[in-house]
Amino acid sequence: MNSSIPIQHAQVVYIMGFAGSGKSTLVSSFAEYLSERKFSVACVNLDPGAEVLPYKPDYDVRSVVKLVDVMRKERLGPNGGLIRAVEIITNKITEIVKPIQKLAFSRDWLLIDTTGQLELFAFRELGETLIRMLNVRSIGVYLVDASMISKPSDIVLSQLISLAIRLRLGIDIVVAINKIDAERVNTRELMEEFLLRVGDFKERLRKENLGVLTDLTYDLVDFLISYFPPARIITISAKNKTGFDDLYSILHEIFCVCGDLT
Ligand SMILES: Nc1nc2c(ncn2[C@@H]2O[C@H](COP(=O)(O)OP(=O)(O)OP(=O)(O)O)[C@@H](O)[C@H]2O)c(=O)[nH]1
Ligand SMILES: [Mg+2]
Repeated sequence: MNSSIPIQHAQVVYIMGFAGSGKSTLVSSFAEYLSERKFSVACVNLDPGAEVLPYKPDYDVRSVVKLVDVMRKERLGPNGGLIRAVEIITNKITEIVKPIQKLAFSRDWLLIDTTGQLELFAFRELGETLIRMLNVRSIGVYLVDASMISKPSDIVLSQLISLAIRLRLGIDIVVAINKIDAERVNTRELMEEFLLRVGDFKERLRKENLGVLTDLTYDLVDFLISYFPPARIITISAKNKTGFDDLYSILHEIFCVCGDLT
């Protein structure tokens, strides 16, 4: 199966999110989903701290730097070690970009698994530098663990973070609320309300009565919608491969720049 417009390189997707949000699981299961649809897919691991991965990476940054080695050599703890490992990766970016670029020009899709900690990729130099040097059209998926979404203001805050990532990296961002199979609250219902009945959503938000959090997030709803098409939020289960048709459609539409996403 080929995309409807000719492309010169892979559709590059950076999978980002807070620790444990399901990034590596999504890279593995979405790669399977795409392969089942006859696309050629490459997976890249950019997490120097990864121990066991649920997929076989076509490029693995641990061939350049491993967190355990940095911790041992520089006598650092896990967080300091990760910051240092990411600095080393950034300093060696030319060496790292070459094999990734080669993959980008030989496959239909390139899925990039980013560092365990979101900020190391999105808010330090690494993400911005890699995206600039790779120089191909890319999209970010911001994965949010459904257990972090229990009330309307949580959705607004997730949108705000995704907007910050988008501004920081200069690429389109799709928000995917993951682990929907394990949700304990009405995450999906809240999402649907935000997408389809924003008036009701705002009313529910107003009733949260959490002081400045409620006031601020209430005021932010219209602002966020004007900057960020709400249709770019979906619910998925990386574990059970649900919501992947929606994820695929949104990514495909953004790559084609042909859909009305609002
Ligand atoms: N129930 C459920 N669990 C999931 C889902 N996706 C991932 N997980 C679980 O969440 C945990 C973390 O998943 P990972 O894929 O390692 O998450 P990660 O974001 O790569 O983690 P770090 O790289 O350590 O930040 C694992 O136990 C996964 O099995 C999902 O859709 N549903
Ligand atoms: Mg991971």
